[in-house]
Amino acid sequence: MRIDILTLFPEMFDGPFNASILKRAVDRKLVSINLHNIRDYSHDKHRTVDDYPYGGGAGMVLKPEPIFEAVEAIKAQSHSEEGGILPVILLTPQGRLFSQQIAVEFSRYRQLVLICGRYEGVDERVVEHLVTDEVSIGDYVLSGGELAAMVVADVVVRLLPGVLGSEASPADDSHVAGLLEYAQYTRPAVYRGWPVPEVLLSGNHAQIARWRREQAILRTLRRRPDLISKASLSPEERLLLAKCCSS
Ligand code: 9D3
Repeated sequence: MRIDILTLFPEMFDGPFNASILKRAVDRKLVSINLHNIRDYSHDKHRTVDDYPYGGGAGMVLKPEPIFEAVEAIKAQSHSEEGGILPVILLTPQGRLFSQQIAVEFSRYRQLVLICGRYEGVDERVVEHLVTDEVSIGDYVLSGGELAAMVVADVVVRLLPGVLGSEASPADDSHVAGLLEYAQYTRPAVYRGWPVPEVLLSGNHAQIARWRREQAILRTLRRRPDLISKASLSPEERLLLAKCCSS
């Protein structure tokens, strides 16, 4: 996959993209991540990328020309003969809420273009005539779309074939689909007088699997009851929940 990112702050991406799983995926050529400074597509000597909002109001708005021209340059570079639609995703607080499901959808494309907003926003003509999808990563205020683009890139790249290697596969993620994970322990068996649950030391793998499943369900019920209705639970587990929670 090829990911092109338009930003006014390309240096923000140095850290996350040069460490861990993302770096290994880039090194192994499973993904290429191309950063484009929107300022490079301005025309004037002051390298202007923003301007005052028509109608007045606080702050500045990103001008349309540099963004259109940056995306057009990217389109010209890529194999346009493939003819498939190129997703152009604007990271914005107004977007649809990003999720694992949206990441799976994005992971099926050969190429993604991510546009990071800044200031008060982006000229609406970019949204209407260039952007194919608007995405937010949650209900809190970031200073710009960069961290959101990093989140989207990280989640999508993990899903690409070969990226996770021998570690837990994305298939494992869906195995426990919709449940929080059970509590994990490692040595020592007793730390500051706090013991590891006895069942985990028993060596009884069937019993351990049952305990973990129960822990995952109980934890989800307490912390994220909103997830339970969509979780993949067996009829037996649903029945158990119906009895103990009368829901
Ligand atoms: C004063 C302007 N804000 C009113 C609350 C609007 C605003 C515009 C741009 C607020 C934040 C930002 C910068 N944030 C993003 O570009 C952004 C974002 C976010 O803030 N939260 C969650 N997801 C995203 S994706 C892009």
